[in-house]
Amino acid sequence: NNNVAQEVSEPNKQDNILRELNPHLSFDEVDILYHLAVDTSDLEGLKNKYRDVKFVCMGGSRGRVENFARQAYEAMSGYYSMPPDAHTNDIARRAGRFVMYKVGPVLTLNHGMGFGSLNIALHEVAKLLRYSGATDFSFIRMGTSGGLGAEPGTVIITKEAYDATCEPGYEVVSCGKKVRYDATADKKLNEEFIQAAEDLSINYQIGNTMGCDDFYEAQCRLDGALCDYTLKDKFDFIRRANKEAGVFNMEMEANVFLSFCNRAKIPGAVVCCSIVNRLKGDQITSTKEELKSFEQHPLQLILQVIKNRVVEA
Ligand code: R2B
Ligand code: URA
Repeated sequence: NNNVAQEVSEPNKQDNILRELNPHLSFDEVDILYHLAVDTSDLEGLKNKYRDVKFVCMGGSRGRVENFARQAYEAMSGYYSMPPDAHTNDIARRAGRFVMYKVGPVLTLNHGMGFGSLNIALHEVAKLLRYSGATDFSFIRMGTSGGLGAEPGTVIITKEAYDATCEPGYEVVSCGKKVRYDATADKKLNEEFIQAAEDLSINYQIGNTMGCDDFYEAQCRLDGALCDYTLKDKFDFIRRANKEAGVFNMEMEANVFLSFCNRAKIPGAVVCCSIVNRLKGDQITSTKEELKSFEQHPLQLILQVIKNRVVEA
């Protein structure tokens, strides 16, 4: 039972990391990763399957993840031996919450929209990799966002994430208490993304990202079902966030994602394309085709980062 503090048994190295992050967990108990439809009853099986994971690539929507799994399979089949159905075998299907694919060293899953479902996905996938004995893996969010100045199609590589009140980091509620954690991205990983953007000539900016608990009011939109502020209030806030805090885009996950990575000692990066310039408007007016091509940019960058690492190795 994971809720009961365990006697510390003979710890091995992986056990140490797991216990350092949560002293209540151990390799001796079966842990059910309920929302991923995975459990630890066959630990050897898990190790064989997930030990080589180096990149956990997460995005909000299922479609983007399915797409990415297919592209990763095509891009890497020359370098890695993989089961022929790696990119179509949805590991999390039975849980009905997320889709998840294991393609060579890439584990890709969707996290839904916003903090709640993202937090669940992060906890369970981090445990999965710790139980599996994977090492030196990174977490990457490939997303969409509203740019503050950035035109649709531009990719923003997040330096540091802020909350919707423009405070740096994320205030997690942990057992009845609010605790604020830092949400900076991994510097080395960001450098790899900058290199990849240069390699592919994809327009990019490096700036701070505001993670909001909502698409409408928290992002100062004027087109929600409810709105208690003025046009001036909106522009005062988003212009100040942009000028004074260096916020280049707004979305719904960056600060949760990066603060979790920091706490879990996992290098993390957030790479989002702008799909609307919020200094110009609130509505997403790009065509379906345009959006499809913008959303490709973060995916292409990740594949280039992987390629650069393989070439360097
Ligand atoms: C970007 O897009 C989604 C909202 O449309 C949300 O998940 C986010 O961060
Ligand atoms: N996702 C968001 O959360 N906000 C936007 O404006 C666009 C995408």
